[in-house]
Amino acid sequence: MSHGKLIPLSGYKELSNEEMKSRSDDFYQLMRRRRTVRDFANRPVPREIIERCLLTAGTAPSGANMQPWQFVVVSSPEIKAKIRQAAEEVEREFYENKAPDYWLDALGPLGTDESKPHLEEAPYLIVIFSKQHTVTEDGKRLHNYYISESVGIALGFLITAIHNAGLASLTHTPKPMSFLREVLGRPKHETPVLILAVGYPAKDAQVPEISKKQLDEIATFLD
Ligand code: IYR
Repeated sequence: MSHGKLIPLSGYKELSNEEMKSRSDDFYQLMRRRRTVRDFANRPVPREIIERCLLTAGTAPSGANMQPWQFVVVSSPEIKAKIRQAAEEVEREFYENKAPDYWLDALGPLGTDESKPHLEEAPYLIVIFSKQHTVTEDGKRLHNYYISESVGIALGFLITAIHNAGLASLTHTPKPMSFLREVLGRPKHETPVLILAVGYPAKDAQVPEISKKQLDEIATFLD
């Protein structure tokens, strides 16, 4: 077994307790304002902001650092229309026939249905694919590890970066999603995971009246 070269940790600076407290609280205050938005303004967003957010997503840790993700950024109105049409088709089948009552009941507070205008209104759709293996430049296949965990973490970074940049996003998971591979011309070893619609919220955007759990409901401390 060969070991890679190890280098000193650079870029880490220890902070005082005070500073850690205020930074962790500032960040919480920023993040608790994030809402999933379904009504987007049809205004363009500078591409370099999306690029920065994707670079941030790319800093995520991943199994054996294989970075098993591919982000397809769609701003073309024609491709967005194709995605909307195909997504609404599978969603109609989901809402009308496939979804069990308990699932529809759980979605009640969110007010979602098969109509997906945001897929055309949002200036960007970022489609996240996971890679079942990595193909090297010389055509070799490398195994990827902890693919769904790695892609989930990168997605979390992406949603956070987009919110931090002052934009809104919507995680959208049409079921089944395999049409995305064809519409976007991706290879068979890439699996679509999620569509993230990104843009400014519409002026009259509405969101469901829901809340997040308290700390003692989501965390257990064993001292
Ligand atoms: N994919 C459908 C249904 C849906 C499912 C869950 I779980 C949600 O949190 C929201 C929606 C849709 O996007 O409408």
